[in-house]
Amino acid sequence: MLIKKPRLGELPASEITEYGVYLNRRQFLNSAAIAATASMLPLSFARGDSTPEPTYKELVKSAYSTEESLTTFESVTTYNNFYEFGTDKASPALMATEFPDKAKPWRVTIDGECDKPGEYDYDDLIKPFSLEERIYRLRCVEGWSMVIPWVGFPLADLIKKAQPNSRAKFVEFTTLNDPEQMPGLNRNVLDWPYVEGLRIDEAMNPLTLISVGLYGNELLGQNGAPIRLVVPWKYGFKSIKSIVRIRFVENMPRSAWMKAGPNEYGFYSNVNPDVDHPRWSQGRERRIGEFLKRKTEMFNGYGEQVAQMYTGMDLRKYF
Ligand SMILES: Nc1nc2c(c(=O)[nH]1)N[C@H]1C(S)=C(S)[C@@H](COP(=O)(O)O)O[C@H]1N2
Ligand SMILES: [Mo]
Repeated sequence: MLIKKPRLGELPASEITEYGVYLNRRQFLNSAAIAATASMLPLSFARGDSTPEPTYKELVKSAYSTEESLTTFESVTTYNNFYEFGTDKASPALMATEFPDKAKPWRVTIDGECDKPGEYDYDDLIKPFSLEERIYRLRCVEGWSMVIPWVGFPLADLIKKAQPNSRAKFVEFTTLNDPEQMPGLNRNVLDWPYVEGLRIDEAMNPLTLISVGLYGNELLGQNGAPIRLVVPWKYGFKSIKSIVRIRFVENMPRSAWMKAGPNEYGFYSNVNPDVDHPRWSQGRERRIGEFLKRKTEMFNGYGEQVAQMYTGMDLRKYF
């Protein structure tokens, strides 16, 4: 993500440079972190490699998956946007190693315009749902993309349980707001907490996933542990991490990014190569791990499943 004020020093016109800068910075931070806290680092980081053995057993392979080759576990877990842990790509992996605090139970509130509101411990919340593996493309508004094997279940299943009423036109999602666990909250780069929203039909679309893992394992802190959203036809910032509240509302929620830059980040934020960001093109993307850029596809390639939700809408106006 990029916002105008304050400058964050990330220029999309030089994404390759940016990735190079990231690698250097990560190397620097990593050696600093290893020197400081070697014993606390997960083994995979200390070794600097490779995909862990899956701990989730019997995952159903979802037919909604893309066949494209996966972004490496290493990249998925070290090149992140999670401003609660810092605004550069390397920080979340290094700052969220102890997140979330296992001593504090993770509670999720489901409320607003629904007949079955509730407050759940994370384990109770996910218990009723069978987990599947879904391989989705994630396209960041900054111009890079990844292919990630998520573990999760359709948000629609959870919504059906909550039984939204006829006033529920939108769903609002909120991230944890705990400065003790999230050092980035002490800087006012965004109007915290991080908030996102979907129209109720978007939330019910079978592609919209509640994720509790990736690469066959529980989510790591940097990827939004323990529970996050994944909306593959929208820019990455809609896929809100570390959710503590899901609220059914009548009016369109104002997301943290809409507040930060209303001319740059709209509510819908569907991946659209024809509608540029005011400060850069959205026509191409660089898949992390590849050198040459590729063409960005309308709705990130998921048009068949989602385009009908937007018929008759001017997607320049509703960006
Ligand atoms: N709470 C919260 N959720 C967030 C973000 C964030 O800064 N805070 N960044 C978003 C952005 S811009 C992207 S591209 C994706 C990145 O997800 P990943 O790091 O798991 O690939 O998370 C999204 N969810
Ligand atoms: Mo993003």
